[in-house]
Amino acid sequence: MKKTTKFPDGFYWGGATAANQVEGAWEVGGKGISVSDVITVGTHQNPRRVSLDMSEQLYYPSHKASEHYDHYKEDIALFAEMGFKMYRFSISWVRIFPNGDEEKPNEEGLLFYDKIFEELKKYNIEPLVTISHNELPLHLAKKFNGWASRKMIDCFMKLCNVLFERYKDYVTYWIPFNEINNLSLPISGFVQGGIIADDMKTFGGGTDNAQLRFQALHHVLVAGAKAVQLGKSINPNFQFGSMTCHITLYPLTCKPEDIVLTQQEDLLRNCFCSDVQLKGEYPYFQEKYYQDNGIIIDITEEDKKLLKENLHDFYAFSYYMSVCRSSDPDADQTSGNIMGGARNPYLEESEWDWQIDPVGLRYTLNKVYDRYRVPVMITENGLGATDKFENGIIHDPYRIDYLRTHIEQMKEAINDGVELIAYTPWGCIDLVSVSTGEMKKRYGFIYVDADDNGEGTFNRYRKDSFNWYKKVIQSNGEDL
Ligand code: BGP
Repeated sequence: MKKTTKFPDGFYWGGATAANQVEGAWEVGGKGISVSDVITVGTHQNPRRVSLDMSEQLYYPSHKASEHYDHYKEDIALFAEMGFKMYRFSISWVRIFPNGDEEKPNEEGLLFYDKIFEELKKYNIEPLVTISHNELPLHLAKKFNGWASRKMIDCFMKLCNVLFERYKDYVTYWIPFNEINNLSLPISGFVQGGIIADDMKTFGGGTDNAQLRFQALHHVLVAGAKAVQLGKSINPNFQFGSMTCHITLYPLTCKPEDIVLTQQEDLLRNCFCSDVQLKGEYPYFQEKYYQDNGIIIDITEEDKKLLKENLHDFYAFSYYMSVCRSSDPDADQTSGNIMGGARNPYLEESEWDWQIDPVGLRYTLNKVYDRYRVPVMITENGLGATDKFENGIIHDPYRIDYLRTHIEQMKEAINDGVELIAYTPWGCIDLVSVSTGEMKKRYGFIYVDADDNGEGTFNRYRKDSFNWYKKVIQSNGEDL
């Protein structure tokens, strides 16, 4: 009879946020302007766009976000009440280096994060720190066209040096870049790389320049390897995570052409960056892609050596959905979600057309563990939904269902032999959505009373899922 494995002792249950989506206080404490501050609010139908005209009042709610900057104490206390063992958050680059090219860091920005680390320590919550989560100083985007320039590497290293030295006794787990592989997609040149295209009409969807984007991605990969090198010289116990936005892909049918198309896309989209960061060199399929598309990347011998010698230690990924691919253009691209692909007739969708696929999580966990054989963390997962708020009460059974079914499949994967060590569901407290800029697409266990105009009391409320997750953590994943 099949034995069901339990979650290992010491499993890191927790939650995840990012500075630009949760902190607010966008002009406070000497903070500079980040690329994420100049992306307007959008909707599902009318995507976000970049506006460098700061006089436009188009950015709410992201400039206030969840006002975590002022509420951090209360928020971390609520995480502790749920029993969090780990909290993933990001450090706002522009709080530390407002323009990105100053000599000295902004002490006031560092003091804010000192307080966060102290609070976490108080509750014995392990920090998991993302160094760059969809943001870089706008000044560097303008000055260098973002990561398209190699000069960005030095700016990033200056940030890393400050963080590693200051927080070496607080942090073990670092993720240098959120969803590093998104730069391989045309949708996120500006968001991820700070590349300013002539026409930025939609959410990163202005004129795309693949040559620049992939050169930028190369610089980001080199910066990641350098971060590992520097970090380990400062504290040999540091562990670095390669983080992928894993869009799990299935062939729409068993037609061999569908299968090959899906395989190719999976390699390019999901495997390329983590192959470099965990295996130490560019994979053959990426080199072939560059050849076929006339993309010429400036890679020095020193870059190659750095990538080879400074591997990341663990594999982290975000998992929200799967999509299908079809070699028949009429059947492909019917999913309606931001990641493209075709609808899967066996799956339900979220309000934002993200296909809900818990079993796909087990499949993905096995796939990535087999490929890399390093500890795995699920650093984002969850359901974005509109919640109904009535007299301080929020019933969110849909969110509980989503998380429960995914945790069940995590258990299956552990039973399969996967070394899964952490689960930090996304937006553990309500925050601003990256794809729409709205507040109403909520993921949290904790409700934040703020609307899409950045208005509200900003009071916090426990949703039903809050008490449910608390029970899950208390029972180490047994009581679902
Ligand atoms: C990931 C990002 C997060 C987060 C999440 C949910 O790609 O790393 O920052 O926002 O997606 O996406 P959305 O906010 O669009 O629902």
